[in-house]
Amino acid sequence: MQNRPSLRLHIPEPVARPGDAPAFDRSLIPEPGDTRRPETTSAEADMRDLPFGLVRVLDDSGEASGPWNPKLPTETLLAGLRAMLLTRAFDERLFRAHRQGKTSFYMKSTGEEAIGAAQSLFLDRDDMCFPTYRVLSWLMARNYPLIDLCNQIFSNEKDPLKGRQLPILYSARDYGFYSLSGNVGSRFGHAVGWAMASAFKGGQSIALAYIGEGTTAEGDFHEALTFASVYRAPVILCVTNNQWAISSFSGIAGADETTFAAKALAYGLPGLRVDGNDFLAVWAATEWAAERARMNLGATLIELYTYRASGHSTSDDPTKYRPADEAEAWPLGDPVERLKTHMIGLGLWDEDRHAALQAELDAEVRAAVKEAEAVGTLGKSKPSVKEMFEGVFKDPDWRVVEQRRELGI
Ligand SMILES: Cc1ncc(C[n+]2csc(CCOP(=O)(O)OP(=O)(O)O)c2C)c(N)n1
Repeated sequence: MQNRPSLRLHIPEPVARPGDAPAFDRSLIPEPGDTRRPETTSAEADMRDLPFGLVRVLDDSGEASGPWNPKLPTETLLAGLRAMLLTRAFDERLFRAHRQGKTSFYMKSTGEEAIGAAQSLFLDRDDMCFPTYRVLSWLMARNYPLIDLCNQIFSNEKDPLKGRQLPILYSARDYGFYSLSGNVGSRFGHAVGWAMASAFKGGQSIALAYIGEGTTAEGDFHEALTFASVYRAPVILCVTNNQWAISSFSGIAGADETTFAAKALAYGLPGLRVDGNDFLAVWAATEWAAERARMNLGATLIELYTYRASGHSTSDDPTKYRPADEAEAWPLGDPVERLKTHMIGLGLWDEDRHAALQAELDAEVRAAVKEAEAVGTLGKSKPSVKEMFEGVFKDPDWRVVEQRRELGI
C-alpha cells in the first residue's frame, strides 16, 4: 500500500497562453497527397487509418494535388471565393454595428468560411444542414437575402423570425438551413433523426450537421453517433475543430488524447480528418461522404481542422486566454487567401479583380445595413407584440388566449 503513488488528476493546459509564442504541432499536418482516398464503397474496417491523416488538396504555395483534388470548374471556385468574401465583409460590418449599439449580439466566422461555402455549394437543394452559428457562409453561398439577415440582427419590426431567436440564430428552410439551435449539442441528434426519417420514407435527401469540438464532450454527440451508426442514417456529421470553445482549449474536450475524427472508430463509422481552411479539401471530403450516404452506406464523421481567428462572440475577449498573434501562426493559413492564391496560380484571378469584388460585396453589405437601419436598430423598432401569440400553437392553451385578451391584441 505504502509504495503506491498518490493519485492525481491530469488537467490539460494549452501550450501557449497570452504573452507566450504561439505553438502548433506540425506533426498533425501531413502534406497533400499523404492521405489516401479509399473507394467510397470501402468497408469501414479497411480505412481506420484515415482519422489520423489529413485530407488536403492545396499545399502551402496554393497548388492543388493528390488523390482528393476535386478538379472544380472555374465558376465553382469563383462562387466559393465570393461566398467567403461576402461572409467576411458582412461579419466585419455587423460586428462593428454591435459596437455601435445597433444589435445586442454578433458572432463572426473568420477563418472558417471555407466550410459552409464548400458544403453549401456541393450539397443538393433538398438536403438539409443543421448549422452552428459559425456557418454563415452556407447562406451566403446560396444568396440568402442580406436584408433579412440584417433585420434579424437588429431585432426590428421586419425580423423574419419575429424576435423568437437570438440575432444570429437564423432559420431558412428554403435554403437547406434548419432553425439554428442555441443548445449546442442538440443539432447532431436533430440531423440524425431527420436523415433517418428521409431514409424511412424512402426519400433521396441527406442531412449534414455541425458541432464544435468543445461540444463533442456532451452526451448529445455520442447519442447521435450511436443512432447514426446503428440505423446507417444518410448523414454527414462534421466536427468543426477550431481549437477553442470560448476560452476552453481543445484539449479540455480530448484533443491531446486522440483526434476528433477518431471518435468515429468506436461507432464503426468512417472518420475523415480534413483541412478546414482548404475549400477544395472540404469539398472533396463532403463529396466522398455524400456518395456513401446516398448509396445507403451510412454516416461519416468529418473533423474539420481549423482555427477560430476571432473571438467567440461580441461577449468574448480572446486576448485574456490565448496569444494575440495565434491566428497568424495557424499553420494552415487563411481560407480566403489560400483559394485566392490558388486561382491566381491557375491564371483565373488577379489582385485587381479581387479588390473589385471585395469593393462590390462591401457595397452590397452597406446597402443592406442601410435599408435595415431605416426600419430600425436595436430597441428603435420591434416585432409587434401580437406576433408572440401567432404561429406557435395550433390550438392555443386557455392561458395564452387569456393573456392575449388581457393585452387587447
Ligand atoms: C447546451 C449548451 N451548453 C452551453 C452553451 C453555451 N455555449 C455557447 S457556445 C459554447 C462553446 C461551444 O464551443 P465549440 O463546441 O467548440 O464550438 P465553437 O463555438 O468553437 O464553434 C458554449 C459553452 C450552449 N449554448 N448550449
